[in-house]
Amino acid sequence: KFHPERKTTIITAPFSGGQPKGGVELGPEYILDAGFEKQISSLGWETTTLHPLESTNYEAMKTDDKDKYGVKNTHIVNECNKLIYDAVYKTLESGRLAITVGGDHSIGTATVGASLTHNPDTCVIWVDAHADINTPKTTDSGNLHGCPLSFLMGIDADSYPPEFSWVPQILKPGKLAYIGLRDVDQEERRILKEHNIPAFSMYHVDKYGIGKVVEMALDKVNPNRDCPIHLSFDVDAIDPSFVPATGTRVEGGLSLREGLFVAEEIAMTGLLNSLDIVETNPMLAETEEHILDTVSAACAIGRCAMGQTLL
Ligand code: Z70
Ligand code: MN
Ligand code: MN
Ligand code: MN
Repeated sequence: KFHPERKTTIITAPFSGGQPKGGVELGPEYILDAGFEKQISSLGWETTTLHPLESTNYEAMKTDDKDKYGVKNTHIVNECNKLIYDAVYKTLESGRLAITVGGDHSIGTATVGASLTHNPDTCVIWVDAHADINTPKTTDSGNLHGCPLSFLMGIDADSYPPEFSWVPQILKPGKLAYIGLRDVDQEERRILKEHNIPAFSMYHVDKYGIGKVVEMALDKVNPNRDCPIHLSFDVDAIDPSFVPATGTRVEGGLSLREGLFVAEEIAMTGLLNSLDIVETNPMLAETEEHILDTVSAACAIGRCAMGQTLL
């Protein structure tokens, strides 16, 4: 419905400043080297790529010291996010579907922000083991990949470092739904409850099945199935037995098929307008097979979301 012309731009976000582990900045390179662009074009999409971070070495600027606001690497997280925001926004304004390949999930600030600025009706499906809705006030780790959704919703806005002032606070609680949660901080639970945000955890996946869960999530955020969808897919939503090379492995996750089903079902709606595939970290693999499994899963998420199963 939204992309009858099947034009897409793959945006690389090789960035790790939202969390302390090195290697997640290599995700885009591994995924593209595995032939991701060709896989998408084989599905009938006209593809192009953008590399908004290519001119600066942000990795060299990581410090992992908490600033006075209690979060780390505020400056570079914002500089990178602004560049990614511009790339995603430009892509969407030109009528193309935006696929952003990370990189850590702090880039969700940029990608979701751009999607909602482009079309304020956009709804967000956040597939993740984690809720990523801490604020500088609630975060224990200080890692900004655990915070993107609070910035977009303006939760605890008085606690934000001034560098976040560019972030559009336009995500409404009723426009966000989670799938796959199983590692949510106490304060995050409170935020989800307080704002009545639909959250489908692994408990719900087991109880209702993944098909019903995706349907319930869409019913919450997109009841008439007429709004564009931003799918933000953290590969750690899938069980570490299938996706081992990621920064925060949490046991008891989605099976590979359940994860791909979510992407397939979103594709079936015809409403996908923007997609993130994040947190692939090849350096955390213990074996060559771990890298292969994780990178293949990341590519498969992209192919499924882009309609592989409709052919
Ligand atoms: C925790 C925090 C997180 C991913 C860890 C964890 C967040 N809630 N996200 N790994 N992908 O640090 O805020
Ligand atoms: Mn600064
Ligand atoms: Mn995440
Ligand atoms: Mn996660």
